[in-house]
Amino acid sequence: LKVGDDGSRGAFIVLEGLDRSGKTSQCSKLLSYLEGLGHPTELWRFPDRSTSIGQMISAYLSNQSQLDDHTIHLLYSANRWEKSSLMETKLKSGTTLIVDRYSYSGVAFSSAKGLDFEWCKAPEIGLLAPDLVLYLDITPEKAAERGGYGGERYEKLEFQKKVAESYQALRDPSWKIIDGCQSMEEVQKLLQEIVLDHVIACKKGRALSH
Ligand code: DGP
Ligand code: NA
Ligand code: NA
Repeated sequence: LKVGDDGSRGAFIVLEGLDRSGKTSQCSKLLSYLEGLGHPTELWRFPDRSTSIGQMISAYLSNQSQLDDHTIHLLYSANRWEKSSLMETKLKSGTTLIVDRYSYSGVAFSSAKGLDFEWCKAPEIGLLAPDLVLYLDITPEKAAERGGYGGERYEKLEFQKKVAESYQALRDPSWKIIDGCQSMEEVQKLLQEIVLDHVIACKKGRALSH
């Protein structure tokens, strides 16, 4: 994938973790941090509930609709695919994307239901690969203690335990694992250091991969 004339581009940074792992707050702090340093940055999240596919996912999550496990899996994946060309355009134009959940959530949550691991990975093949995956590591029990779950379909301790196991199976050595039980400030400090390194490396021109 060719990028800007001088090879410079935005960094594609993904945050993953269980529900209530603190991802969403950390993502918005990262956004203000990078913007404060003058790096063009956007915060994205998946599922992106603003599209029509996203609205189907949202209705499913709030139990307003029932869908077969395979069907909802493919909708989540389609939701990433429908945003992929815009994502590529933004990165090439030099915008860093902080992305709250990506393909790893897709595989972790669906395989936690018992769907075949390889089948779960298949529709994700060919999507843009992130430059960095940050995993906010917190036990399912700790997550459950944090101000309670919002009541959506997957926000139950027993299910989150299975998701944690799936994430464990998915992890590869390139992931940065952050202990999510530290204070918000400590977590943010660690994230800032790692993310800034990647933003600078991408600015200097590292190719994007699929
Ligand atoms: P969030 O908006 O980040 O709270 O995500 C909503 C819920 O959907 C959350 O429990 C995680 C789950 N989720 C996110 N992405 C996927 C996916 O691709 N597949 C499945 N099965 N679940 C997902
Ligand atoms: Na949630
Ligand atoms: Na979240």
